[in-house]
Amino acid sequence: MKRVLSGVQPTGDVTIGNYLGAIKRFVDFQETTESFFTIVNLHAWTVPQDPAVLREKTINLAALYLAVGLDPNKSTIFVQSDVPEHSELAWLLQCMAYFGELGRMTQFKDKSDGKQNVTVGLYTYPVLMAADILLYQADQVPVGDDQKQHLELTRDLAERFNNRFGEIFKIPEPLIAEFGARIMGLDDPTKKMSKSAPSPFNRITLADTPDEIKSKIMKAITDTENEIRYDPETKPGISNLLTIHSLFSGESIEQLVERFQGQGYGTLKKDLVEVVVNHLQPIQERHRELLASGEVLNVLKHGAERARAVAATTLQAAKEKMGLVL
Ligand code: AQP
Repeated sequence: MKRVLSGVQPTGDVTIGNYLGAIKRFVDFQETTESFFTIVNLHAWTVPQDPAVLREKTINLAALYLAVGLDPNKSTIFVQSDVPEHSELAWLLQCMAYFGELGRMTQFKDKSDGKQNVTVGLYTYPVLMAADILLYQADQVPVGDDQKQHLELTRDLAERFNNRFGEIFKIPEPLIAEFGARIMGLDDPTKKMSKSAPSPFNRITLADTPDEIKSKIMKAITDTENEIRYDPETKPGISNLLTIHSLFSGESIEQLVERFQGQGYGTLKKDLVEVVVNHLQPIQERHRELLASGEVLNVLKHGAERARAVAATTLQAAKEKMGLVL
């Protein structure tokens, strides 16, 4: 059985971009693969955090994993900082990674652009991500399109290590959906939707109320034409709305374009509001129940035990190869 690993940072309220590009797909993978899903809270510290908020967001995200349908009997669900092997392997891999290749990471360039006091952690975080994946000998990593470059780095580091020390790490494949791997910002459909984009009108989060969802979709930037057509190059706003609709409703882009033919953008937007609200409401209800039940910490404790057993074996093998076990 193939092994899958993926994770999400508890850096804000999860967006429908995170959901459609990653989390929603996790639920399918747990049926057919041996799955590990983590909450990468160490990654969160690449930018400043309030410790109490970070703790709350971490538990919140774990509850969301369960609310969307991840089952702890089928998947190993754990928090990154509960498995110290991640940090230890990250150090070993940092000693294999080149300064230049990390400097080429576009996410680092974007997140550090114009900022003072950029941390070393922001620079080296793709190596920690490589450790997250390689520790579990993952075959496949379902991610959104923005993580493609980091996955390539992970593969390079694994190959570099294996070439030097022998076959220790499996070389993982990124699993990037052909459609919907990059949901764009509602306020600027030329940039990806993101938890940390400055304007709340950039994103719909899984915590948004029906009124918030309505107001964000109705205000979404489109174009000055009035033709509903899928063309991400020249009509990024409408194409993004059609993509979101299709992923939530299951209707193909062709069906949607035909159904909304000759109608205004407002009609499409109103329909989309209904589709998104109807999809998110049961998840939000289950999320509230899970948070109230106190079940989440238990799931995470057991998940961390299972994850550690796998991670410790890989780390030990890597350390032996590097002359670090006496
Ligand atoms: N806009 C997006 N469309 C599709 N997939 C996306 N992902 C993120 N944004 C989109 C995917 O969501 C998963 C979890 O992402 P992450 O939490 O590890 O961090 P990120 O990729 O940096 O996502 P954000 O939302 O932009 O977070 P912040 O603002 O904190 O940096 C990944 O699989 C990612 O590809």
